Amino acid sequence: MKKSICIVGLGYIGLPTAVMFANHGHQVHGVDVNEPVVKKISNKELHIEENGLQAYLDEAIDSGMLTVSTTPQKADVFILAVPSPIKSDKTANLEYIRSAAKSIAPFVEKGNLVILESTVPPKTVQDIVIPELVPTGLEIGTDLLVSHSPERVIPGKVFEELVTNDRIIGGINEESSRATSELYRSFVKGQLHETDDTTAELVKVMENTYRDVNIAFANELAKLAETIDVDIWEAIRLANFHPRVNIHQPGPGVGGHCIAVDPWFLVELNPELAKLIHLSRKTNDGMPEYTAQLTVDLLSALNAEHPKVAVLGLAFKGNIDDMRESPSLDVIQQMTEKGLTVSAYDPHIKTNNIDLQTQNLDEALKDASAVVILTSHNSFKQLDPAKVGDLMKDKLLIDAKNCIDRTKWEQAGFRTHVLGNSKN
Ligand code: SAJ
Repeated sequence: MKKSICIVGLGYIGLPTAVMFANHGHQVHGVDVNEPVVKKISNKELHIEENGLQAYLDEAIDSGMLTVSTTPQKADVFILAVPSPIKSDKTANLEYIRSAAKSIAPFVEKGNLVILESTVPPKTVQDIVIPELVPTGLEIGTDLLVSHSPERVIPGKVFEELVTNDRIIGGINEESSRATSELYRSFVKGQLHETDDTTAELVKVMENTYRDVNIAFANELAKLAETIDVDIWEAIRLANFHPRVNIHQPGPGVGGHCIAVDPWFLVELNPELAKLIHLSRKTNDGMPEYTAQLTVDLLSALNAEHPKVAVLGLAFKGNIDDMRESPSLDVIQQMTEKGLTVSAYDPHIKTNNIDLQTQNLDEALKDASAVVILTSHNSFKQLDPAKVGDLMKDKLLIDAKNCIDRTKWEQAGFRTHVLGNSKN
């Protein structure tokens, strides 16, 4: 059945979800507190980069099925897709969730369904969302259905994964789960797994924590491998031929608004019990310093004074424009503190967000003694090492993502070092 849907939060998850519902016959009203964002969307301009988003947005606005504004309005279904970041003390900041729930309360009516999509610490629906809905006077669970259905899509493949991924549906009761499943069925081809709200909250946080712990293991192995001159990338590739082994990839750190954040929700739940999770977070957070020190050590052989380093990649992973929690920022800070001069370039980050950033690749490379690849953008894989080398003072390449054709760069006269592979 076609519904009217009000989606609060038009970011990396809310906007793709809004256009999906709109293009599947639902009347969608998107809400964001950021006025320039609302203005852009209504003009069919993107404020985020995501494959296919422009075409979906054009369709949704042109058909009239998506409208946007800074305030909610009445609807059959309310979806909350606002950020749930951590504070500087690594505890959850649930103020966006609280204020989104508060903002819809005046518009909620009997028979409505409220769905929280944001990733949250277990118990957030019970402790934050429901209390904000109590003033509606509606009986929660009968007059007003509530559920948590966490988004699970990966940036860059959002539209594919919104359709094909299985989805966890955590209703506060069976009726809430059933209504939520029915709604997502309009475009989800994966299975819908119904459970309760708190289990759904834990499942989502567990998924990202699994990845964080696994990456920490890979990073630890990378450091160990460097001490015995083994190529960890090849070793992991070989280990993963075992049918029950799936070791992730090392790198300069873990970024993004999910994997670097969500494990803290479990640490906060009980620091005494979440020891492995905490150590993994610290291991991954230590990788920027490790990468910066590796650069310093390799440069020391060149005897250059305050050598310049060209850092390529500011996004938290390849082929996206998102810098949130990017380890590159930490690597750059560490490099600067260690006395290196840094110039940073990322073709996907079109505005200068940090002082040392340039929009000009040649400028970043000019007179550099080392080029350090921190993000596996396709455009970096296609760089011509001869041209790069011509601009540089010394030819040293450090590849923290193992994404460069090392032989090609060595043939162009570069000394190369891949993180986790000290072999030359
Ligand atoms: N990374 C590694 N090694 C790896 C994989 C990733 O160092 O083997 C790094 C990346 O470079 C990046 C960070 O981890 O800095 C996170 O990247 P990611 O691709 O693992 O994940 P996200 O943050 O883009 O998306 C994750 C996904 N979760 C899982 O795969 C379990 C996605 O499905 C979730 O929807 C998303 O978090 C979210 O919004 O929670």
